[in-house]
Amino acid sequence: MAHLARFARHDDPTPCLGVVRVDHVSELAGHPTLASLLHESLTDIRTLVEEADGGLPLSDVVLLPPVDGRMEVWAAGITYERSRAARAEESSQATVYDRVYDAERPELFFKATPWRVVTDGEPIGTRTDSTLDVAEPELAVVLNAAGEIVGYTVCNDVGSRDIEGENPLYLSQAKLFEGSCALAAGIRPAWLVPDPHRLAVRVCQTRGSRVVWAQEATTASLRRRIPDLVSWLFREQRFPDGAVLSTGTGLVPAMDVGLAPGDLVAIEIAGVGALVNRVGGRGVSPSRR
Ligand code: DO4
Ligand code: MG
Repeated sequence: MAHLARFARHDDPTPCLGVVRVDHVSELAGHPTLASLLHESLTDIRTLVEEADGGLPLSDVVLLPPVDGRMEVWAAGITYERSRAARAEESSQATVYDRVYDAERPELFFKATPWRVVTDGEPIGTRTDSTLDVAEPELAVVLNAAGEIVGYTVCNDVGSRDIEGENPLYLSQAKLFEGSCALAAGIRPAWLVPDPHRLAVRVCQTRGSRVVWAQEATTASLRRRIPDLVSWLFREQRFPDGAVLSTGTGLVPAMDVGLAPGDLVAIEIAGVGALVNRVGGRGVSPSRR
């Protein structure tokens, strides 16, 4: 299964861009960064990816988060009925969520800059001033500067339910903190995902040997079409190095299940990829960077 990915050799920390196939990675000619690749059209990106050949054993490299340069990570909210219902349960302002679920304009919020993003195997964070932080398994799209969908990856949009629940104006604090944005390193090229609106999304959160949350959803339950979310994101603003847009969660645990230090959160999106992170100590920064 081919994925586009940023990586660095164990003996040289310089980030590179390549195509991962089974157990090796082929460097992409002429594009050392994802940002520079995302200046190209989807047609040209496809040609570059399909022509990438040869390469290094995967065991010689470490995979890096799929964001660099001036890329930005944004997220959509209340795009699934489960998310709408969960906010109504936690919030003092339930009608705000009911209204956005049915509105033409979606909820879109800024989530992370590249240096804040963690990837597979790195710790995700929780807030020291929150009592209920949760994982949010989401399908994310990688967009070029023209707003074309280049590929898909897996996002964990970690957030604080009690802070957002107290007042929706606290959204940025509930959603943007150390270790709150995890993205799988591999980007599944768009031309290899026949229907992004029919993908199974699975989560399994374990504490020691105990499963504290396991659930499955499908992107078929997404209230909006992905190109529609993308077109709202690109209204009135440019993304010269491209962007990642996470499409919202259809999986929210019961109110008594939060993230605790040491928990392992594994997310899988069929045909796209997987993302596994352990929860670090409260307020603890991720190890890389
Ligand atoms: O409105 C708050 C955030 C909702 C969200 O992140 C989601 O629905 O996935
Ligand atoms: Mg979310």
